[in-house]
Amino acid sequence: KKHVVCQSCDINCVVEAEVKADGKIQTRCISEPHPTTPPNSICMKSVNADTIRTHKDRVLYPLKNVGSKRGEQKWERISWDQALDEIAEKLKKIIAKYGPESLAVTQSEINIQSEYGTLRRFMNLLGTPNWSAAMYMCIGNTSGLHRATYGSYSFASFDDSNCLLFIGKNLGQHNWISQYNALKAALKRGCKLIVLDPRRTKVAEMADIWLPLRYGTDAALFLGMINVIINEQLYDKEFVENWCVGFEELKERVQEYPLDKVAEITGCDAEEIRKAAVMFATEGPASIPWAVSTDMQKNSTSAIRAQCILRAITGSLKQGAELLGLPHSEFVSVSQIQMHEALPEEKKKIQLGTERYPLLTYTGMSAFEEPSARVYGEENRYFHNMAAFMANPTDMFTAMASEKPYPVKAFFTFASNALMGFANQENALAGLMNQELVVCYDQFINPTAQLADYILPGDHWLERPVVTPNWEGIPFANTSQQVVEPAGEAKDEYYVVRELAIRMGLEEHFPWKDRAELMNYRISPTGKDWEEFQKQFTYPSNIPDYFAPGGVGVATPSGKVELYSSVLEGLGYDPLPYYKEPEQTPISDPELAKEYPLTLFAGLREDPGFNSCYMQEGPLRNVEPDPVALLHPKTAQSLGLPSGEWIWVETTHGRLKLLLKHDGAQPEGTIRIPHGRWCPEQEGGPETGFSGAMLHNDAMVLSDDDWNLDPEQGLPNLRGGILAKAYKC
Ligand code: MGD
Ligand code: MGD
Ligand code: MGD
Ligand code: SF4
Ligand code: W
Repeated sequence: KKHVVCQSCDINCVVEAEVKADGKIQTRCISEPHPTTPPNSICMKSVNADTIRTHKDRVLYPLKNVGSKRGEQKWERISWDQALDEIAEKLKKIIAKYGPESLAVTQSEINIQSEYGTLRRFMNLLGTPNWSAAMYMCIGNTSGLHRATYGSYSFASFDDSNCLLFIGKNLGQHNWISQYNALKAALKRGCKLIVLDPRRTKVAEMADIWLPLRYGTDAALFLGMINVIINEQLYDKEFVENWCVGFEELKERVQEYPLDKVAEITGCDAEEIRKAAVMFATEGPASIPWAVSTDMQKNSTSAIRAQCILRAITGSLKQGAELLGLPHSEFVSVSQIQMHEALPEEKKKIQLGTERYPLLTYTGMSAFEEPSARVYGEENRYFHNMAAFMANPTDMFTAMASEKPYPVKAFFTFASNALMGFANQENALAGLMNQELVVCYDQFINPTAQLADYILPGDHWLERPVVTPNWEGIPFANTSQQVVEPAGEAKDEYYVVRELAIRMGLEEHFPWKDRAELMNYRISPTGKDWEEFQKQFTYPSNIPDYFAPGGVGVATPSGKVELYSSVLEGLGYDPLPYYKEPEQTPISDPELAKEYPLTLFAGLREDPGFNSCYMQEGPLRNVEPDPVALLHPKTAQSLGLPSGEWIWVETTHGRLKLLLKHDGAQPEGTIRIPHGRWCPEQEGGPETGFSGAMLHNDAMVLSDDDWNLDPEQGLPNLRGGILAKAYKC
């Protein structure tokens, strides 16, 4: 019986795993009390993890595409040495011709959690700044803005909160079960709950106050709440005076958001908004656990910054309901392993995205180098606060497709489905098609891998010992034991990184011969080796008392919480949050709304999947075999669309095909479409739209033109502010 961090999704419940007599692995809830996972926390994705691990479609050997055209599905099994030798040879030629920055990489640290910064180290030593991730629009960007406000990511402690504010977090038995259980436990002891969600979800039904706001208007709602909290003198005056800068400017700004105006923008009742603000400020300590909805909006920057401001001015940061994360105090930090100092300044300056959207790139984040060194030590000058120093995905795909501002000709993707995980999927496809070398490290031939030259087989979480998470900013780390050896010739991520590094002449910088040595290095400050270390479930990180009298302060340029952001101002952006109506809504473009009468909400999560994972035939896929769109029955009737029929959903950008379901919880006049749907049972390649990815995935209807990007971060809007129509196939 082993304790394992479930990595079937990103909340990482700790579960128990056991090999049964028939060789199958049974996963179940952890039977002993665990410090970070409440009892009874397991969902169907984890229960079925072994069906994915042992799936007949899993890639177990390195594969080479021997077809004459990219995307032709002619796979030949080769040895690891052949694959790595050929990849390194090709990469050397590409670098010699176009420069090291012609290599771009996407990685999902969520899905692997086992390289501790060595991939960035490899890239930094090669000389390319072009690392990106789908985390650009999922928590990676949030953590960048938390940093702008108070120096690092703030982690909501459910146990220490007396009031929780949820932003469309649709938790349930199969969506982040451990957090759902933590919520239920908090409510049981009397914690209040405020939910902002256009849909009447199960969590909304559990709330003390449910605010059914119009999609994408969260920033306005928060500005209204701040208005109440300031004007009714409900804020923590001492904390604001001692530890915040820009309060007067903020006070002036929120006068532009009186409740009647906010009610009009959001569609919520003014008195209910007021009640929520008062509850948040007076029933605390209050917290706002991270949620993805505000990461994917036209007003994302303002919505995230306004949350930070609410946490600060109500005293939550000081009271412990929100914990400011840091590099784990007991480990060698990821930042130290990454070696960003090895990447020359002139390469940092050309990271893709720097020109148009510098905020999350090296350029925007450089303002935090000195503050991070001051608070966390010189070795954490490049503090890896969740995801950090990211190339902008739109600009990355554009450079891949059009070779502007310079050519990107080699693309590596590590456990991320880059084709499907952003917006403007055709541009991603064009970028992939224009590469001289594409390498995918994955468990399956996903639609991105179908475009690769080489697929390298990755191990599964039941097959690797790790200490999670792979990033910094979370105040604890959990141990995950290895249950079985990797299947076939699957290897861990560090193996791939190191073997490539050796072939690129960088061996001296990778002294750890294998993952075990690397992990022992990471945990070496504890004085334990892995054998001993893994016996303990959790290693909490010591958190400094940032706000003690004469304390160290936070890692912002001023050392204080920047309600008015000097970094945003320095980049030429509005230093305070605001709300601006997106370009495509029935309010801003009533003419267009006549042709496209529906408001689109993309990125629907489904119980049996995790983004684009687990679509393979089997018990998980059987739960929801088809990609489904949701419409309110009345809206569907008015459009003449019966439930159970296939429909086209079309925007000004493109269209996709979905099975319609009527759903009374969906607000009238809106349509909800899923993310990540493809059909692995179909042949791969262009004829089938890469197994249906070009027919069913939300990124087919999402534009990444400027009008649909958040203007500060340059990330696409998925929530409100996109008009759509639906019609029969
Ligand atoms: P359950 O056994 O219902 O399975 O998967 P699950 O719903 O995950 O619950 C798992 C654990 O969660 C149990 O320990 C239970 O005590 C706890 N639990 C359940 N509900 C709650 C709750 O509301 N609150 C709390 N606190 N704990 C709860 C079902 C899943 O099983 C599904 S949907 C399918 S399709 C799969 N079917 C399937 C199969 O056909 N064969 C095999 N071998 N495995 C299967 N697993 C999957
Ligand atoms: P996934 O679809 O989870 O996406 O973005 P990604 O992390 O890029 O793809 C993960 C891939 O990793 C799969 O192919 C899977 O087979 C593989 N994989 C899983 N586990 C392992 C492993 O252990 N080892 C290896 N080697 N491979 C593994 C997710 C991201 O996408 C997120 S979190 C969000 S919130 C965003 N959502 C979103 C959206 O809703 N719409 C659009 N259009 N884009 C989105 N992008 C973001
Ligand atoms: P969604 O399901 O996208 O995200 O998890 P959730 O936060 O639950 O949306 C949840 C709710 O947000 C919906 O009820 C919707 O009505 C509401 N909403 C939509 N737009 C807005 C808006 O503009 N404002 C507000 N306030 N609410 C809005 C996301 C999380 O889930 C993520 S990021 C990942 S990567 C994981 N993915 C995942 C999965 O794929 N499958 C399962 N089963 N669980 C998952 N958990 C994780
Ligand atoms: Fe695993 Fe399910 Fe927990 Fe996600 S919610 S970590 S898939 S058990
Ligand atoms: W996510």
